[in-house]
Amino acid sequence: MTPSFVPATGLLAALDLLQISQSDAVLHVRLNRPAKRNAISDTLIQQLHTCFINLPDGVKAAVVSGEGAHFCAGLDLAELVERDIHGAVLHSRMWHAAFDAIQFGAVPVVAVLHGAVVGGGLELATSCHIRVAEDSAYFGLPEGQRGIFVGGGGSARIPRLIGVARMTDLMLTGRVFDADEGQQMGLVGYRAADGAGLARGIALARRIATNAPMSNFAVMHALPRIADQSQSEGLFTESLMAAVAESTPEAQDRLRAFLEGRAGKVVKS
Ligand code: 1HE
Repeated sequence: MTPSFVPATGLLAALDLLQISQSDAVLHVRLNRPAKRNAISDTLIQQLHTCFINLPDGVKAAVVSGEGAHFCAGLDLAELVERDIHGAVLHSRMWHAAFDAIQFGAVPVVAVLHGAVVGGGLELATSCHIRVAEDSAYFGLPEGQRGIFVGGGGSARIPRLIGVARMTDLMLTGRVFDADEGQQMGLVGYRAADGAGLARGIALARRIATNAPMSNFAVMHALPRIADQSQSEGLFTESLMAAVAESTPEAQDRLRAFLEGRAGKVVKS
């Protein structure tokens, strides 16, 4: 448990493959299956879904990390062998629902990455909004070697971050990118030394939690959709979203605070 974080209560406390704690407006969700390198079983994906559709009142940002030496080893391969075609398509849709609850949920989510971030682990990381990678982090898509394909939203989300060509390379050749390469290609937004990623991720989440909720909503929900639209449709959507955001009482208060010299200026970090 990170200092000042207190364990979640109620429904979230019952999710035994996650360790969930809260400090003010920030929720920390730690994958807690280290003996299996946080491999995502059916139970774990369901628990992630349950968590992100049942965020406690007052939570305005979340951090996802992994217990043990790796962030996440991807799909629990022990369960894969049990599934028929119909079960497989439903299984993939279950992952989509869980990761949509993260990407298009109520609050921005920061992923703190270390060790293996592979297969479904990379799909989880790319459903989050901001990624912090420690030195030890590395990224791969071993699905090609396992005789399968991505099924947790990777084909839709990963090319949007690193391009189709790099994802093709990861899948066809088994290539692995390290944390620096991940940063160069835009997969990773922030780098941290080993052991320092969580503090960085929490600091970012605390900062994000101070934004107006409607601004965060617009970034999470409007921005990726506008990117998928034509320029004409995107500009129209942007105007609607901008009008909604700036009409909220909170926006009016914040704009007045700046004009009256009560709000921070933009400074070089
Ligand atoms: C697992 C899994 C797993 C570990 N499913 N059990 N993912 C992969 O192809 C990655 C497979 N895993 C690995 O390459 C390595 O385990 C790691 C590099 C992640 C970590 O290595 P290491 O040396 O620290 O651990 P380990 O000794 O390999 O594994 C420890 C235990 O975790 C061991 O079980 P044990 O009972 O023998 O102790 C492993 O079997 C188990 N384990 N990874 C099941 N993935 C929605 S589609 C998504 C498709 C995918 O994600 S495909 C990619 C799957």
